[in-house]
Amino acid sequence: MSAEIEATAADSGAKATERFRSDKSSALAVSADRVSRLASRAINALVETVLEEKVTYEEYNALKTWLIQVGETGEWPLFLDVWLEHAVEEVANSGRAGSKGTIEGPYYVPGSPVLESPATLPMREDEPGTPLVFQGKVTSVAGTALAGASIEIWHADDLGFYSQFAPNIPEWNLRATALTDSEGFFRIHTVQPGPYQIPTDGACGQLIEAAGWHAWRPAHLHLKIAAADHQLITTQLYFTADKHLGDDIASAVKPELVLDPQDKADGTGREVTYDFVLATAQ
Ligand code: MBD
Ligand code: FE
Repeated sequence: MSAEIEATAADSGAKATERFRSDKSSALAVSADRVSRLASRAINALVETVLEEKVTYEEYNALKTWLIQVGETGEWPLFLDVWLEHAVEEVANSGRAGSKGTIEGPYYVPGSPVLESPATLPMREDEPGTPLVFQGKVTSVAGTALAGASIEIWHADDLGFYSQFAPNIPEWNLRATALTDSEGFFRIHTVQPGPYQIPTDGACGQLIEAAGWHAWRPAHLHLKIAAADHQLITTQLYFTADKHLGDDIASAVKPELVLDPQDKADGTGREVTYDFVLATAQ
């Protein structure tokens, strides 16, 4: 465990930046009209803030120093996903039928090992945390069971660290793609994730401290649910009674996304059922 304590903001930031760059969908494809309109509005919002708040040179230089640091520590993905992605997700999915989505965040990695249901996520022999059975059914909005649907799941370990972003964790630890059976059911064996704290030693952590905010996200499972001819859902599921459900630093909690796992009768951990409903492809 001691190696995990050496996780640094610059290290996870560099990895998140590299991950995002390697994704083809991050290629620039925005029309000149939209660039002009959106950039003007964003710049004007900053200009208005300066004028209305009478921002000083001291404050302006603090901002410049901080922005340079965000880049140097590779924390642009973290910064944007924590403070802006929730609004983009709201716009993208406002009219969609079926289960609720929420933000993807900076720690998704495509291509995780594909497992038939019932599946046990790759984990260490001594993986800390309460065992959790996460199960459910995937259907279309019309109620048809979706066989062979994929449940991509990734989450932090008991200490709040993600494989491939924190050091010394096996590559696909607590990451997999489970397939539903012929009746649309899935069952995934994992451990409960710990609450996640934004790295405190980087630029984002510095902002949080300077502003007197807190750095926590409630514990969560990340998921992508996909089936042929249906719209992909990117979502997260949280746990009832988590003390940060009401003040997630990333503003990504919705009431429909809170699980209430129960102790298993045989005393081997907890279990919870959550069903996904997918909208028809557009
Ligand atoms: C996370 O684990 C996360 O899910 C988000 C949205 C931002 C930072 C870390
Ligand atoms: Fe996360």
